[in-house]
Amino acid sequence: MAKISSAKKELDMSTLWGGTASSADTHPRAAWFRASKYAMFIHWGLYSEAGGMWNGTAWHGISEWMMRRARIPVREYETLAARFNPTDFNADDWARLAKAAGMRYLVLTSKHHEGFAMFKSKASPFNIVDATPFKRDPIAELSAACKKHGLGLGFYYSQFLDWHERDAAGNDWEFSKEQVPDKDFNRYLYGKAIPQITELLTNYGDIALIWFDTPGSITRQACEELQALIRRLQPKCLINSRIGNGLGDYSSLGDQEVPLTGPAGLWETCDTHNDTWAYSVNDHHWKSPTELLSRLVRVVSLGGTYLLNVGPTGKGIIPESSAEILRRAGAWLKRNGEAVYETTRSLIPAQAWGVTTAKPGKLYLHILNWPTRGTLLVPGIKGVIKKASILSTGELLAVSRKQGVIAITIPLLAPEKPHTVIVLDMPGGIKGAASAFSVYPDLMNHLPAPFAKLTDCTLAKKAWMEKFGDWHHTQVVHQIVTGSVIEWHFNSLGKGLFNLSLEYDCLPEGDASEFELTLGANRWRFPVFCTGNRHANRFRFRTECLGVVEMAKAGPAVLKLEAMSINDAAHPRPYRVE
Ligand code: H79
Repeated sequence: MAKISSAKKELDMSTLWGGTASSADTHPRAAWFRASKYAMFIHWGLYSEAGGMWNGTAWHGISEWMMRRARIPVREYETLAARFNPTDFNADDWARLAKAAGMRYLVLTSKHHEGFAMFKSKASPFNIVDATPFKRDPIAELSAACKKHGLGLGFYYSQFLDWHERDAAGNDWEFSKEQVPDKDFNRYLYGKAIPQITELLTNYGDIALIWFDTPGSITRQACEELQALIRRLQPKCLINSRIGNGLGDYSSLGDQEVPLTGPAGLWETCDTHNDTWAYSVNDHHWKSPTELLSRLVRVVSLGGTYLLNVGPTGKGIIPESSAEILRRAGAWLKRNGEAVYETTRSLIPAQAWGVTTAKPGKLYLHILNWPTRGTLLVPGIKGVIKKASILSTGELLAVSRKQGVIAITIPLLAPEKPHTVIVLDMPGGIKGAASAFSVYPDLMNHLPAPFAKLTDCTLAKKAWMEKFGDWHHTQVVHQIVTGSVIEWHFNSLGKGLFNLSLEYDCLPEGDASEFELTLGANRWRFPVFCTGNRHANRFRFRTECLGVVEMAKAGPAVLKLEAMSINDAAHPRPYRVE
């Protein structure tokens, strides 16, 4: 339900990832991007050979950051190149997997923060052709395979951080300003980054997009120069917002950020299949086909594109568990892709049963949680329904409408797995009401923070890492003081008993703060408890059952939480059980 939080110093996420894009939302150059919806991100480099292990130590979290975390000297790290020999790499296999997964383009790390180029480069000998026994150029092979299979190809390029170069940013263990007093970022920018980006945009045919990362303190002028270079070499190539300074064509949200509400303009969520981008021998935490498809359609229903990462091994193999899950999700897309590709964002907020996508004259209902009483209720949609059917089987469904809410008679069991799509044919046009924020009988409902009306408290975005670099994102009600009020105004689609629980984070000094809950005739007070000491700005959310409420009738309702007494550092009131 609610996420209530108080937290101390945190990283500024927009500085870290470069903020949003100027947005080419309606630009014809972006049409293919707007239609594609699902793509494969690939993190592959020398770190893949190490797999998150260095001299017997496991570096949990994002394994492409191991060089920095273990402060590995450049000369020592280069020994990875001497043994990097991905003889099992087959560009055609990767392209066929992306196709089978239902993905429309690939984005490959051409050079990550480690500074190693995965292509033949005249600008630096630290590249896969010149520095490894492999000697092949995988980017040339991938570009041919993508062409053959009708996939777009884009390149990730770390423009700011390059731990291999004395003049670039990021290597503070060998190349700090103290260690290298004549350090000159421009020498790196014009000596390596710009020449390599030029090579990438010259030697491999049409490039769909350039994916920059962590722009850091790179100047506006340098960003403009990069943008001009890309426009000159490949006018159709898109640029993500992590070029910095608002110069991108579309916004990349924070790493692994599946948002609750859709940003304006053209945007993408970049996500990864486990908790690292590059291969790690220790990470087998794969998202299931159900989770992947749910994240995909949630993003698409909010108008975004889902860029999902895989991490091939140092031998060049995409781990089979990961590949098999992608293929299973892809099999669903073969049957249900009409409800994903080329769709536009939802006209109503997410419902307890799932989300919607749309095309002219068609509304797609993605039923992520199947209602068990034989009826699906859809609030807030106006327009004549000619036909309702199950997308993958064509089975026709009976539809009626009561007080503006569509009721569809559905089978008792979901006919499709992982989730069923119901399509409404509405050739006369579809209108949605943004106010269709609803609570549904007999399903789990979420009342997220962005949908609350707040008095004397604020809505805040929070991001934190569990393992190193595996970002978690949420939105919370923040800066709660005594007297703050949080209200959810919603439309109840049925009467009944609801089990209410609250998800919150509470610092030790806030322990035993007291709230009052009101919903119709229900009213009582409850304390919240410290959710534990935390380290490194991690949040410790806890879900607490508050009790059972009765909603006596369907219709508009308000759930209100009022802060009766908030304990803080200035007014601690440690809770004592005596
Ligand atoms: O390529 C993947 C990651 O390696 C990359 N983006 C995805 C797509 C990425 N690079 N940086 N980050 C993600 C953010 C990492 C930030 C931090 Fe830190 C590392 C925060 C804490 C440790 C920056 C460096 C702030 C303090 C030190």
